[in-house]
Amino acid sequence: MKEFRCIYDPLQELMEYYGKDKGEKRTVKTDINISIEDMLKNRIVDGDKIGVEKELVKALKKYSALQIINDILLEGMKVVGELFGSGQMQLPFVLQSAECMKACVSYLEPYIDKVEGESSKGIMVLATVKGDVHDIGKNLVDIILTNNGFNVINLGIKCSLETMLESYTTNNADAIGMSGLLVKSTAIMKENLEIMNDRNLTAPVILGGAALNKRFVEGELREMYNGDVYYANDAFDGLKFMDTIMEYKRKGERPKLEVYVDPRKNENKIESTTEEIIIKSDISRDNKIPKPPFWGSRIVEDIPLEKAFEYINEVALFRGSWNVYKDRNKADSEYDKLINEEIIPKFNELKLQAKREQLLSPKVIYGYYPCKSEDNSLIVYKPKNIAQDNLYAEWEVDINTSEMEKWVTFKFPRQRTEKHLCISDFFKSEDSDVFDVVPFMIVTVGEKATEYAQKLYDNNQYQDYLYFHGLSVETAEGLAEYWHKIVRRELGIDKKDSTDTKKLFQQGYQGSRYSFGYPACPNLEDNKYMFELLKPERIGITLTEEWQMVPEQTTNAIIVHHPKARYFFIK
Ligand code: B1M
Repeated sequence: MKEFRCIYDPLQELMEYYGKDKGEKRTVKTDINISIEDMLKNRIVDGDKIGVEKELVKALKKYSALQIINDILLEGMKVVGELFGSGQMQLPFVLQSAECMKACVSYLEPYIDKVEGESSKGIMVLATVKGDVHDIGKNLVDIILTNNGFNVINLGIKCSLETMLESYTTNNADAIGMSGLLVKSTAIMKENLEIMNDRNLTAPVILGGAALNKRFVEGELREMYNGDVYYANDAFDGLKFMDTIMEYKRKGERPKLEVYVDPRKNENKIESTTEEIIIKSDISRDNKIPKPPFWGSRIVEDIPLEKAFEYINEVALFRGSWNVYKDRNKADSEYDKLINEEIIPKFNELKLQAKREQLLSPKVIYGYYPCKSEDNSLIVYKPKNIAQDNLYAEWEVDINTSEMEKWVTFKFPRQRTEKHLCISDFFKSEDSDVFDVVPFMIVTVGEKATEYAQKLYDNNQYQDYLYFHGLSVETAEGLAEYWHKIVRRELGIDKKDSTDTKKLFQQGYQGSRYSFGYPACPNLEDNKYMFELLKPERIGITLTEEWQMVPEQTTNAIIVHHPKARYFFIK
């Protein structure tokens, strides 16, 4: 067993211990023959800020503070960028380097001579666009740009174009960066550029976020916008484009940007001259209807955090949220070593911390409702004339003998191709004598998670911020997976549940869990009907006017028990 020692920075120690030939970390700084310039550069690449002041004092005897930043430290960050770009350095270590850069710059700041002039390489006004609450992608861009010598005015989330333009003018900025993860955000970005066109504004704009792609930004938007617009796939792309923007600004020219043409543009294009015929799937509705343990809704607040942890999808956490990927040019064993010796210990350490400091508190609100389908709609019923207080509780009525009335109707889209599926196809239809059952659930790990992540970000603990934010969102997703299992058990449809938790992430069970906004039910606005059914305000969850849930670490789902229900896409 490995011996644990009490040290100042355990993660750093671990990385040095294991990282000798990983490419991410180097251990040359103890070599007495190394120059002060290389020593500092290595500090940045290694992300090793502890005790760096001594070297900065030494460097200040030879260089001005600004020279140290621009000619030595930023060179180190350039290496970091190259290592990241070539897949040799993972995002958590990039952030550790950025933390070191930040610490060095903070130390040097008082020594910067005002007459030396402007220390920034350029200014970006950065924001998540109107209607979108996603923070982390934008904040990563801020971290990378700031610690590569740019000045970033971070305007936060849900930002209007007016605020961005005002800040752009007031700060005499060089570019506007817009971020957004929602599909709707791509339309907002387009609208923003159209407004800028109408006002004859040609500020360079960088766009980034999961719902965007090169074809849309550097094809459609570049063709339409009178200024220059760039598509950034990740934070380092943002940095690269800022460098380009500044280079051309210095030259007093505009770059010659090509409009991207999608090579597959005309493929599969079927000319339609006749009216579209609506074809429906052939899903059989003669499946058995499971019996729910209760009708109406229930709140569960005493869920052990370990249960949610048990259902965390490690691939989604390590690769998706923490961005730790396998480098194609390296052996599998090297990646496995990184995962086993650094990432999993970090994961375990964080879980303990979250539990000890009560940073994550799982809560669920869920219910079973009588329903029937009608074409693309799913109609949810409630007991006629039920009092409000009784409605938002477990119902004390027998739904088969009581009079029922229509309550909430969901309208789902139908596939135009493939199997012509629609979520409503999995439920008994309107002409059935009996009601079908539809469970809904909303799960959260609470407000404190958001607050703690923000605290880490504000304290410039970039790596911890990435790690904790990732853990918190994937715990919310783990809780949803766990509660879906409970629902299957309560309905008595858990016979097909895989005993391997990992297989549950590939739907190793009967039925499906669909979240509004995801491909089978892309309409985020349906969240409002979910709120009407469950009233999750009772456990502190609210809905923004753009249909996003607060706290951020919250997710919801409609659960379908039909054996044929699998994930599908609406194109
Ligand atoms: Co959800 N989610 N989610 N989710 N989630 C998305 C965003 C979604 C795209 C998934 C999908 O459909 N494939 C989808 C939105 C689609 C839509 O608009 N209709 C979606 C949905 C629908 C939802 C819910 C509504 C589902 C539901 O419950 N009904 C729900 C909403 C939650 C709420 O309202 N509070 C929900 C919930 C959740 C979790 C809580 C489980 C979790 C956390 C959400 C969160 O981050 N706050 C989650 C997650 C993890 C995701 C995905 C899988 C990952 C998001 C993420 O954290 N990425 C996401 C799908 C995806 O992105 N592939 C998805 C990591 C982050 C660092 O990346 O922000 O993209 P990102 O930033 C990157 C780059 O994009 C780029 O650089 C960054 C770093 O390299 N970049 C820029 C970004 N901005 C840039 C600007 C630049 C340059 C580069 O220059 C200006």
